[in-house]
Amino acid sequence: MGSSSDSRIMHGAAEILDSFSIPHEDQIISAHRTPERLNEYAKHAEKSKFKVIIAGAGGAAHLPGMIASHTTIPVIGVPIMVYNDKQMKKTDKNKYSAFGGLDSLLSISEMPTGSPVVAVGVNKASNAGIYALKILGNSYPEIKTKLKKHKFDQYTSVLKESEELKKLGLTKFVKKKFR
Ligand code: C2R
Repeated sequence: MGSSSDSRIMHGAAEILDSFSIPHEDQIISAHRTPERLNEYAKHAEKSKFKVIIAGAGGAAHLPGMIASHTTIPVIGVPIMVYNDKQMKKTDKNKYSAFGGLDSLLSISEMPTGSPVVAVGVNKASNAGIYALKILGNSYPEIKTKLKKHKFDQYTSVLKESEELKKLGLTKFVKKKFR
């Protein structure tokens, strides 16, 4: 991630990887603030035979593209809504960057032809984790099996909620869910 301020969002990727017992190395690297370190880290990633890199950054998010430019490892970018974690008071609730994450999303996705980086939705670090697992699943059948179970669990949890909604009716359901 580009800054420690991204850690609360990027934690979502770590959580899903942990739940699949996938080892991951978590680092703060900035193309803007630590350009030499970015270069070194890309070499370290190649040497360590990383299978996927998840790179989260906000604002002028050059980190995912720049790390991709130094390696052949697939890079999944997580656009981060800057200042998302800098809400000191309740009244700061809407203190987001001027562009609400669109700045970061476009910086990540609009890479030049020949240098692709994929992007998940703004702040969707857990989706980056799941996508990384899908890439790994092509080489590791046990991960594919776990992903199938993960999908099935999602399916059953939607069915369960739908049944409850049917039983309670919408008004009671909403009161219970959002109380
Ligand atoms: P601070 O909270 O440290 O001021 O950072 C970070 O990812 C963070 O979301 C604000 C935002 O700046 C982003 N940042 C980048 C890069 N380095 C830091 N986009 C980069 O190299 O792309």
